[in-house]
Amino acid sequence: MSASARDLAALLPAGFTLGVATSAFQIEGALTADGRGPTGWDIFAARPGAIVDDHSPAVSCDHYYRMPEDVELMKKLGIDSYRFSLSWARIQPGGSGPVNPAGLDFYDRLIDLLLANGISPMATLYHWDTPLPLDEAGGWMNRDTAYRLGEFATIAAAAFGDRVARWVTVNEPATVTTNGYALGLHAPGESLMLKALPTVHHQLLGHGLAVQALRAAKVPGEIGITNVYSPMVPASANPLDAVSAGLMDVAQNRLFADPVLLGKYPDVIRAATFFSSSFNPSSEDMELISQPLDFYGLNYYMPTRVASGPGDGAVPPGMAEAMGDDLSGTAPGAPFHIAPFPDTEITGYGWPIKPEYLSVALAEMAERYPDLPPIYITEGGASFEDVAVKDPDMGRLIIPDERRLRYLSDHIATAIKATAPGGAAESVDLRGYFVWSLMDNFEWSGGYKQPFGLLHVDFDTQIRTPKASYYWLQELLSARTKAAASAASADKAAEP
Ligand code: PNW
Repeated sequence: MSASARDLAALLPAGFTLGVATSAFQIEGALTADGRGPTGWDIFAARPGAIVDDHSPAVSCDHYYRMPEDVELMKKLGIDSYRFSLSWARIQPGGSGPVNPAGLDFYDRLIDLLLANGISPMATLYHWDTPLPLDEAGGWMNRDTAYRLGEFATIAAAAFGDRVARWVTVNEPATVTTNGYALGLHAPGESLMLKALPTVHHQLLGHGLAVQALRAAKVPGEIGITNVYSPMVPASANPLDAVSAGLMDVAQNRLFADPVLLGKYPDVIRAATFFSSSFNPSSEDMELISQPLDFYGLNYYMPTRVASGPGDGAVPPGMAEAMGDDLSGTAPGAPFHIAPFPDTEITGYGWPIKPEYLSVALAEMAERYPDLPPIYITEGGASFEDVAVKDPDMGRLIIPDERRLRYLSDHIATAIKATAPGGAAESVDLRGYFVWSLMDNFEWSGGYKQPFGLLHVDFDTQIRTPKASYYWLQELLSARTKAAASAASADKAAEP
């Protein structure tokens, strides 16, 4: 057993959930099978140039047909919980109106198989794959989409509410607003810049209506939302850098977390008359958005280093461009830009690897939100190009993804230490960590070029091959089980 897995197993608090995460559009394929309706992402991904090398999501991991095999791989891994998303267009092909029994059947089978294998289901209602008719009616620019999501939550609650342990209403509304509506990098491919702001309130309202629907259906499972959180780090002591980082913090973090956890939009946004029409909503809306949650989902991948001015174009590829292209890089006159961290290892996306900022993220959450519910880190992981090598002893193929393994190990350890007594975020009730992702998959505009999986997927043969990170997590989980068993038998021996 590796020292890393054994040491980390000893750190895990009792009851801490370890899981893996995926989303429907990224793994299922089968885009026209059994009555699934089209989504905005089906159309966007077919636009020439929208996806790296024009990769197609049509088959992806073929999970729709290989689901039992994938659950078997999760069982062998030994995880506690699986976070997946429901394809709205598979279940309700038009985004409103009739339900498709074949769509319900797929998730029925998935959930039953998970439970039969002792894996607790966490279901995300909305992970970006909006049914096409809703996108054609304006998508999240249209308030009606929020009501449609509430209705979909009612359908999902009736079908799966008896078995789903945890519900995530909306995944990363910040990414949908920024990449989907402001910068045109994700579906529906709109480049509205600041005019995209209504999508913030409408997605959060959709969250609120979904919570209301799940509560009305009296589902026994816990209910939460997932927001991405990236600590904003001023590049220098220059006050303009701090102002720039503060603006990014509002745009990417507070705009989406404050309404849910404080019941109001950030003051700086409400005060600006330019934004006032989007951000002075009714108190009814704000009450829906800030209903009490059973948990709060946090996706953490990296911090963001922010500098004032247009920059010199020397920004890392990927996220920096995605989040700040018009505000960064070569854009002349841009007010600020995303700057690389010096001497810092980066992932395949160019994302800086900074586990210590996960502790900062948790501490900032605790400081900002006094009534913070229990937290699950609903995603964390790293894309790296993997290379298979022949194991000299066994002759089989191995994938030595030591960098991914280290990313996961360092981040999980950091999160646990930060929330332990004496840690920087000790008041945070951290309940678990979900690895993004179970397997390599369709990484949105990154196509198949940004593999995040514990399982390597050969997209020609659909063969799944466990990477070193998969075996490491398996070791961690079995070391934890053994430690618990020997603690239990020691207790027994100590009985009089
Ligand atoms: C998430 N950021 O997107 C999504 O929830 C997943 O579907 C996706 O595959 C995964 O992370 C990896 O990209 C992110 O700005 C978008 O820090 C933006 C950020 C992080 C994650």
